[in-house]
Amino acid sequence: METMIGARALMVAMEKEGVKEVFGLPGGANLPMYDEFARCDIRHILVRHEQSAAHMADGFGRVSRKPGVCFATSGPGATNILTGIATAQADSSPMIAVTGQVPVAMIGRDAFQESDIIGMANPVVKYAFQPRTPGEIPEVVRKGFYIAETGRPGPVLIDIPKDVQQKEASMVFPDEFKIRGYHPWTDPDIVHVERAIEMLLSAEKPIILAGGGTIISSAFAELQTIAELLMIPVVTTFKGKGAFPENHPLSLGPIGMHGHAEANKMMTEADCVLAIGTRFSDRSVGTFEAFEKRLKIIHMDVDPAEIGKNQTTSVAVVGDVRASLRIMVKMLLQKTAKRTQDTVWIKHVKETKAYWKEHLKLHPGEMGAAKILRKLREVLPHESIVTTEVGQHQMWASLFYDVIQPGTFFSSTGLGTMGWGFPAAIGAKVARPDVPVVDIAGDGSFSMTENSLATAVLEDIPVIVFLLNNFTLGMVAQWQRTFYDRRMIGVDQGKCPDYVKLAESYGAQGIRAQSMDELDKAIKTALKSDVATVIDIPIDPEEDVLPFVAPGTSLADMILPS
Ligand SMILES: Cc1ncc(C[n+]2csc(CCOP(=O)(O)OP(=O)(O)O)c2C)c(N)n1
Repeated sequence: METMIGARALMVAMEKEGVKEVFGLPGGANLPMYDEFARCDIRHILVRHEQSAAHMADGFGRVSRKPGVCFATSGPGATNILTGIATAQADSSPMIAVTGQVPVAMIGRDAFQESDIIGMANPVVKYAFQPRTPGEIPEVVRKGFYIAETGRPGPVLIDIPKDVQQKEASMVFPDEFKIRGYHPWTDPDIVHVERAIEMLLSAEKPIILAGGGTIISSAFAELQTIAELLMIPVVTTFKGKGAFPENHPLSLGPIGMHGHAEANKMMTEADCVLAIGTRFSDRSVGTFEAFEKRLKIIHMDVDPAEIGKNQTTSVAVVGDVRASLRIMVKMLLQKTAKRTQDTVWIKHVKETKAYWKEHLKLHPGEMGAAKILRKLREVLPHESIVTTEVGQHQMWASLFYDVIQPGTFFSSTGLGTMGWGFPAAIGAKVARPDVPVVDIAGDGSFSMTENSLATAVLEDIPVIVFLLNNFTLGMVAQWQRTFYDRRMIGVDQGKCPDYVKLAESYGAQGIRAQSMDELDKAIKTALKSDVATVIDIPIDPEEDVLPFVAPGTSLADMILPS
């Protein structure tokens, strides 16, 4: 047993969890913790806004599958990270947010920079702790990390009053602990897996729908084996994009509001779906009723609360989806249940895919979105990690940037947070400094967290911002063109700022690319650079993202380019 102050115990406990980097910004209520950075081996990465600290931790967590850690002071510091916490929660990303709080005796008395962050965060965290004595800190940290990364991952808040950080106590750092009522792992029920196999084998038009859970549990190899053994085409949700190589003959890409035409078409024709690690979001399946009416649904998920929440299922397999798929692979190999030849269904799927590859109308200009994103794909190494912001560029990435190496594409798909992609890319690069990391951005989204350029430059984190600059809040403009009779209100961003100069003013590299040749060179220059680079790519503000499934309609009602 060792005596130390609460703030020191926090650092020791985090070191025991393997934390090497945290993202944050100091203030009065977390200064005792900040002082401890001088005495430990944890690197503190300074942000310019706490929202970005949370997104960086989120990006780090999605890539490393270990909780990313962000720090903020009390009051406004704490409320600033809430958007980042809610974003992580919506996408099941493991995160630890550590906030300072006013001293225990001041809580509830409107003290300076006091906010009830526990009350505010409760609906958007997996769990929240507020240790009231320093001796609680080691166990709180141990439990916090365990909760954040086990089962369905998510953000955990640890809010520490200032006096609790400052006071001394004898500390016990536990290896073992119990959390009443929290049972994150369920062994998949073999009988249910068997039933799922029977259903898939007897279906005439089966399809696999891989969701984000497939990526979270790294079930890539198992998914591919099952698809190939049974010759089943694979669609993904948007969050599941990259669960399956998108250059595989059985891949149809993402379904949904901005899904691939061929994926949506095949989904509407299928008779049985093996849905893996998905919550059946409205963006993926359109109207819930239309979806479940036609289909037998086999649902695999680690979170029992997801079963039957949005869709009625025929068979449910609860447990880590990789474990469930492993059992399925084993059973299939034992049964030697294998399809070697293209079925009528597979032939139809391949023809439909070929048709859409040929007939989907694309922007005729040289700098159309499809061409730009295909150029990025062509030049970027397959292991590169891509994040996106939110808007048209995000959906063009969904449509035209093929993910070849599973688990290398991340986006704010649940909350849809503009400003997420750039800081998340910084967090991703901290987790994987060995691979190129690119944020596919729109000008509106990038404007929200562009000050993270300071972090990228000062902390030597060379990420690439691939900015599709239409000088407008493009996705909103598209909705105004489509649903509001072209009344364009509050979307024109003007020509400012000049993003090349902006990047340069931060000490980053700025390159403008106005032709395919310039773009090719710009990407190659950025890949070689050891400073962050913004590639500003001016594009047509009137280009729409199509196909499109309007909200409240079904996948069958997809709007196609005319
Ligand atoms: C924080 C936040 N505010 C507002 C929105 C609503 N919204 C969705 S897309 C969009 C426009 C995005 O513009 P931009 O980043 O320039 O991308 P583009 O659509 O032009 O590619 C807006 C305002 C949002 N998703 N997030």
